[in-house]
Formats: sequence, structure tokens, C-alpha cells
Amino acid sequence: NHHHSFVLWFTGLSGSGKSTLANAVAAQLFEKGINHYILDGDNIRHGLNRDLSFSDEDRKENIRRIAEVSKLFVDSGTVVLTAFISPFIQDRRKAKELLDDNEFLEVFVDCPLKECEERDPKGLYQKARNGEIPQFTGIDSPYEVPLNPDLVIKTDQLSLRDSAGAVIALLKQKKFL
Ligand code: GGZ
Repeated sequence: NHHHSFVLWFTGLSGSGKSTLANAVAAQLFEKGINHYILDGDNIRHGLNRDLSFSDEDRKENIRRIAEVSKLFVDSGTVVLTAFISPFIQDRRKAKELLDDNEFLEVFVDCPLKECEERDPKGLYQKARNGEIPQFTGIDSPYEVPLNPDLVIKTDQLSLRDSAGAVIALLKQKKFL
């Protein structure tokens, strides 16, 4: 397997399907025998970043640490898939700048707020609407849409299988795989 390591940076609203898509892509990397690791809320916000809230400043610090950890993984020869809202353009740009040009791809997991809210897999949007969760992304905290992502996946229009296929196709097209 002649591939170099890189970061696949998924960004999008809560409930847009970032983790689901990252897991589907990871399954394909596994089949190809490619060493990889998914960074998501479960293993980062509950551990390394357990001291961080959802204020703008803490989200920024969240993404900064995730980018630094991603770089370490890439240095170790691991493909990294990150699944965080990462709502701010500047923070995503800084993450990209930490990595080499051919080591970072931004995937916009694009799903309308209305659809995310209807999915509401954890009931968080409902709580946010009820005022029980302040500063919820899309409700009363901003999400800055990527202006120039490497790939846009519309999860309300594309199946999971085709979405993962589009990511793998991008990796091949860019000679990342
Ligand atoms: C957004 C929140 C919030 C607020 C808790 N705003 O659907 P989830 O549950 O599993 O994903 C969301 C996750 C977002 O954490 P990130 O580290 O990805 O956010 S960021 O990149 O903006 O730092 C949601 C849950 O945490 N959650 N409170 N106020 N999402």
C-alpha cells in the first residue's frame, strides 16, 4: 500500500452525518489495509478537551487541539478522520495550515438545518429550542459555511454508501490513495 498519511476534516452541523460518514469511509480504509483513526466528540471532548465548553473561545481551542493531535497522528503514519462541527472558517484554516498542502482535505457535510433538526438523533435541537442548551450551533451559535471545501456531501440527497464512495473517489483523484 503506497499512500501517504493525511487528515480528512469533516465539518457540518450537529446531526448532519459527519461521524456516520467518517465511519463509513473508515470501513473502506480498513478494507484497503490503511491505518486510520477517527477523532470525534466521544474520544476528544470526553477526554483531552473535557475542560472545554461550547463558547466561541472554547470551540476555537477545541479545534486547535484537535488539529495539533491530527498532525501528530499524521506524523505517525496514520490517516486521520475528524468529525467535529468546527463552525469557524478561521479555525479550519488554521488546522489546514498546520498540515502540509497534500495532507489536508476539507469535506463539508452539507445538510440543511431543517433536516438536522428533524433528525435530532439526540434530542439536542429540541432542548436548544427550549432554551435548555445555550449557544447551540445553528440555533443561537453560528456555523460558517466552507467557502472552498475540497468536497461537499449533501447527506439529505445522497445515500451513505454513495457519500462514502464520493470521498474515496476524491482521495484517489487527489492521489491520496
Ligand atoms: C453544538 C453541542 C452543543 C452546542 C453539546 N452546540 O450531535 P452531537 O452533540 O453528537 O454533536 C454535537 C457536539 C459538538 O461538539 P464539537 O466538538 O463537534 O463542536 S465544535 O466543533 O463546535 O467545538 C452535539 C454536542 O456536541 N453539543 N452542546 N452548544 N453542539
